[in-house]
Amino acid sequence: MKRIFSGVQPSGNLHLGNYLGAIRNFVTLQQDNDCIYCVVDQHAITLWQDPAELRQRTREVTAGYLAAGIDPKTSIIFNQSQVAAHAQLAWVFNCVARIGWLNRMTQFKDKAGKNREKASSGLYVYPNLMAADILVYKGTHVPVGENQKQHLELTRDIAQKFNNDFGVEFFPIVEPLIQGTATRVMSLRDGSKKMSSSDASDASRINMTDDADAVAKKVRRATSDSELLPDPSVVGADGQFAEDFRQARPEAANLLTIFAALTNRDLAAVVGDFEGKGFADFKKEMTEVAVGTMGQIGAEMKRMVDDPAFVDSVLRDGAERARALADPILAEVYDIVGFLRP
Ligand code: AQP
Repeated sequence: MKRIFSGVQPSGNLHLGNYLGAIRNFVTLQQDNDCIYCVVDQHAITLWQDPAELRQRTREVTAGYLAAGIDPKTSIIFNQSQVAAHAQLAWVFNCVARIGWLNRMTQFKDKAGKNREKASSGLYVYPNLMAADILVYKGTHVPVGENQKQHLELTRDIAQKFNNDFGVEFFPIVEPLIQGTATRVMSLRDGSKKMSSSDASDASRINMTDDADAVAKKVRRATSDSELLPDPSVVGADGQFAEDFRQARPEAANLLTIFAALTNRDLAAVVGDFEGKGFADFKKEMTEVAVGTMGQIGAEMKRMVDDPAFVDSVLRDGAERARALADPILAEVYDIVGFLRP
């Protein structure tokens, strides 16, 4: 059985990119695997978070997991800071990972921006904590969106170096699971930018808590172009848009990809249905589909957020089960490293 680990930061609104790129896959993976899903609050504070909002958003992400269909009885759901072993293993990994490796991480460059000197040191070593999150459970497979691929490669490098340095076969070499049609959902305002919770424009994303009116308005106002929709020859053998089409018409590519993902259909078949039509017709159908899926999840999320005692009990129970798995693995790491535990 595979051991699946993944997480989402409680640092902003959960959006359609998080849902299609990650959370929806978490749900399907539950069927045949041993799954651990974390709300990574320690990652979130690598950028400033208001404490009251952090608590609220931690409950919101938990509610998002539950509303999307993660079953807290079969999967483990908890928030990272409740399981100390994550931070403890991260320290060991801070001493395994090389500065040169971290210097290559594009997410640090993007998030630190021009003001790199003022970025927190936590933001810099973020990938080491991410490696610890996964490996403290000896996770084998990690469902993520495409933007996290580089961090997972670093997790593999850390596991390999740890095993080599200490002459052990201790940590597994994790496999990323980048699944589905929409592994990189782009902004509704600018098809060349990733849909992101930190985008200043709320119109750039569909939040999982948006109501039907908000979803409809955002789809209607999504940036499009002046051409008619293409024929299926722009979809490659891999079932994704060819790169030159994506480059030439990023907004059309993004909206059609989202539609295919939301309806669980092949991209080529969806493109065939809309071939030669204008964006107005397409957006009408897209609104119905987006409201149908996201509206339902959003309503369920809101219901759960209004019951914090229930959400907290899920996190408490999950953390207890997570500690029972992580603590013995951390103890073995400490023995391997040579930390005395009298
Ligand atoms: N636009 C996206 N398309 C597909 N997958 C996405 N994910 C995020 N954005 C997209 C995936 O969602 C999971 C949780 O991401 P996260 O919030 O913990 O951190 P992130 O990867 O840095 O993405 P965000 O939410 O957009 O953060 P900000 O706002 O800071 O840029 C991950 O599996 C991620 O790949």
